[in-house]
Amino acid sequence: MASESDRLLEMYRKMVTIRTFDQRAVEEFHAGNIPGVVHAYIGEEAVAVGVCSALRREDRITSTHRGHGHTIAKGADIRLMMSELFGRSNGYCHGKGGSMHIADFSVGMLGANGIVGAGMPLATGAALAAQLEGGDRVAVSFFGDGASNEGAFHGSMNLASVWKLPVIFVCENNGWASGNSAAATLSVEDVSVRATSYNIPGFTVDGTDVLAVYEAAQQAIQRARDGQGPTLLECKTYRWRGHSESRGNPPDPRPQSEIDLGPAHDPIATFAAQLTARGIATADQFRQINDETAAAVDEAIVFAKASPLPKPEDALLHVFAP
Ligand SMILES: Cc1ncc(C[n+]2csc(CCOP(=O)(O)OP(=O)(O)O)c2C)c(N)n1
Repeated sequence: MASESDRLLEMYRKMVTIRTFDQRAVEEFHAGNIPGVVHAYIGEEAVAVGVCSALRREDRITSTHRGHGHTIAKGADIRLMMSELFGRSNGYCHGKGGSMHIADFSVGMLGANGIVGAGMPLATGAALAAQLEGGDRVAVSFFGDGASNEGAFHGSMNLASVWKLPVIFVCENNGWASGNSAAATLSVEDVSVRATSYNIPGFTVDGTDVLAVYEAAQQAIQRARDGQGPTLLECKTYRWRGHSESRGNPPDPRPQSEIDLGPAHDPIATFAAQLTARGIATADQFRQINDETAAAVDEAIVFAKASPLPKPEDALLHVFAP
C-alpha cells in the first residue's frame, strides 16, 4: 500500500498534470492546431483531485464542458485525451468528439458533456445502478454554479434524496457562468444551502485547498457508501482563463481585480506550501515532478500530432450504438 507521502505527492502530480495539460492545450488551440473549443480547468485543479483521490477506480463520475481535470484526476490516459482534442482517430472518441466528449468507462469516467447540467441525471442514474448492483460503489457529478440553476440539478437532487442514492453532487462555484456572474444570477450566496430543500447535507469548502476538498469528499463518500444517501458539496474556486478558448469570443466581462484573485489563490502553490511545511517534499522533488509532468504532456502532444485524422469514409463509424 502507498505511504501517506506517496499518496499526497501523487495528488500533487495529478494537479500539475491537469495544469500543464490545459496550459499546453490552450497554446495549441491558439496556434490553430486544435479544432472546436477548449474550456480550461486551470485554477480549479484542487476540486477534481481532492474529490477523485477519495474515490476508487470502480466509482463513477460525470463531468462537464470543462472536463479535462476530472478526466485526468479519475485516471484517464493523457495521450488519448490529447489525441481527441486534436481530432485524431487514436483519441478516446476516434477524433469525433473533441474536448467536450471524452469518456473512459474503464476508469469510471462516464463522460464530459456539452449540455450544462446534463451530467447530474446521468450520475444519479449511475448511483441507482450502483444501488441495484449491491456493493458500495458511489457516483459523483461535477457541475458549475450556473448548472445549479438548471432543472436537472433540482430533479436529480430530489430523486437522489428520496431514493437515498449513493451520489455526491460537487458544485464547482467559480463565480461565473460564461459571461454571467453568480452574484447576478444565483438566488443564494452559497449553492450548498440548496441542499436543505432536498433534506440532504450541504457543505461549502475552500475549493483551492485540495486537502479541505479531500476531507469533505471523504465524509460525503463514506455517507453514500453506508447507504445514507446523497450530499451536496460546494467548492468555491476561481477560473483563471476566460470562459472558453473559442475563437471570436466576446471579451472577458470580469474586472481585472477579480481575474487576479485566481493566481492569488493558486491551489498548486497552496498545496506545495502545505507539503513543504509538513516535511513531505523538498523544492527539488517538486521540480522533478513538474519536469516529468511537462515531459509527459509534451509526449502526449507528439503522440497526438503523429496520429492519423479520421478517414472521411469512416464518418458514420462509432456514431450509433450497435
Ligand atoms: C443547457 C445548456 N444551456 C446553455 C449552454 C451554454 N453554456 C455553455 S457553458 C455555460 C456556462 C456554464 O456555467 P457553469 O455551470 O457555472 O460552469 P463553468 O463554465 O463556470 O465551469 C453555458 C451557459 C449549454 N451548453 N447548455
